[in-house]
Amino acid sequence: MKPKFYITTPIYYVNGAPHIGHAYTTIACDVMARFKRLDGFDVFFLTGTDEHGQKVEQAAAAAGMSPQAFTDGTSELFKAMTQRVGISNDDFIRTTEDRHKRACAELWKRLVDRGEIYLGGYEGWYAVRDEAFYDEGELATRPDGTKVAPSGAPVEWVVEPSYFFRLSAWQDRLLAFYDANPDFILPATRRNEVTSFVKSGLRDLSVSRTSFKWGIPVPGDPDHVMYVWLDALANYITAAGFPDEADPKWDFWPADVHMVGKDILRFHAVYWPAFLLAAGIAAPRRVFAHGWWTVAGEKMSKSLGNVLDPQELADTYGLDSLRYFLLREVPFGNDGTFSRKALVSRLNVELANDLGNLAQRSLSLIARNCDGRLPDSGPRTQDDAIMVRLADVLLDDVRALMDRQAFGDALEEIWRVIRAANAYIDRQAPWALRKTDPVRMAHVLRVLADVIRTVATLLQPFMPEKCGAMLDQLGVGADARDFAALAVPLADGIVLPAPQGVFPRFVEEAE
Ligand code: ME8
Repeated sequence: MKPKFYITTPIYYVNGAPHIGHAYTTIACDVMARFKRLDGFDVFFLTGTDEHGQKVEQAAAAAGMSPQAFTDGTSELFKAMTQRVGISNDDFIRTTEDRHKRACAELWKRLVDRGEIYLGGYEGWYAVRDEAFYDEGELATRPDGTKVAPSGAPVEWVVEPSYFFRLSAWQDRLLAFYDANPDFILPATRRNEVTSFVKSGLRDLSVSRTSFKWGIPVPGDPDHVMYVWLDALANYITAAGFPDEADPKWDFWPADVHMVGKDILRFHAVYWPAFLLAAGIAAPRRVFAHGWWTVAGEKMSKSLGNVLDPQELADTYGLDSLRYFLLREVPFGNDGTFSRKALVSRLNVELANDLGNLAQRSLSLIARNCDGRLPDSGPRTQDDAIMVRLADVLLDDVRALMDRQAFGDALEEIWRVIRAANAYIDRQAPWALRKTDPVRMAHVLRVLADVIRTVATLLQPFMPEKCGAMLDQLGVGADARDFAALAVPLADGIVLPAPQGVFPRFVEEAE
């Protein structure tokens, strides 16, 4: 049986249309999911939308719609974005679905049965934009006297009856859990942030609201709706079949990676494992918090008019180029500034020149000088052996980096081999060997074909369409593109289709 791998994106709020920030997380998860599938895993990849809570209720009211009609519409926009950026998700969850309401009610009951939830009253600050409670000490005061959350979100003073989760009782057990699972929070800097937050002391968490209705009712007390974060986090177990532990999907739990932005790390790395452990359910294996994209150093916002639309970017630069750029430009985990100039430069230098030209040069030499057939591998010179070896060890290197979600480093490893292959072709100059030693020329071209095959195979998760086209041109069958297939040499003499450039240069249109 294949080993299992479960990966999730955050479920996105449906208060507005998706932008490049949402596409970023989803693409990163897609790359990871595709990588694992090609590496022999049985993958379950989940994304979806977070549809309850005050923020969505307010957005619906502002649009003059019922929350349900509003979320039905906006959720579709997220589904469409998911398709547009080539996502291979296995499920798309909406928190307004019945399966989710059932799972939340069951989770709640388990927490109550175990004495982890009690009724009290909340009096304190709340930021609707973040759907989060804040302590006085966390707030900043603006010059006009109003208070804001660390995220800049406005806060309001809330007084209402509320159920509480005994988070304070979990402080030591959470710290022990982080200790026992050193890779639970990645990158490591984020882990330190979370542990200091927990060490600074945890208060019981308000987990229900009575001042609005748009949420999942608390079992046995329908005046309350569940706090939207408890509802939202539970999506990850709903989709795995909870509470039906006989469901085969439940074998995917605990999730291997919850991929999130750094803005929502606290919810995933503190509240979520506490809820689960308190309910007697296994905690996820990892939460990876990536960084934040800004545009020219500014936060994306409707009012600044700088919101980047993934659809437009994919239409302009090509979907695979966009996917590549997002994971290449910034080490995964760091913040980045989005720039079209940087995207075009990577497209032209790394994709068109380094990789595209290497493939096009090698394949057109084969087409013209080897009857369009894949040459045999011949006796290897030392230079050949070094080149072949670099490609042969690449999978292991890349796998180790991907297992830590180090996408940029994995791409850099692959590019080291691509650059080495470009240096190799220049040194060996097969175009000159054509006249002096055609047998040797054929052997050199075979080394290159094998290297390109390895590189294209490993790059499939990042650029599925372009790498598929490259593998077509190398005569690699659709059923021989997983990583295990790399161990089987391509058959000598197979007829290759006529080569075609896969990565055209991007030429800026004159203004
Ligand atoms: O927080 N740069 O939903 P959300 C990078 N519903 N990533 C960005 C980004 C940016 N500028 N903007 C958004 C929620 N993201 C909750 C989640 S999960 C149980 C509930 C990405 O619609 C990033 O992944 O506000 C961030 O964490 C997420 O979108 C926030 O999406």
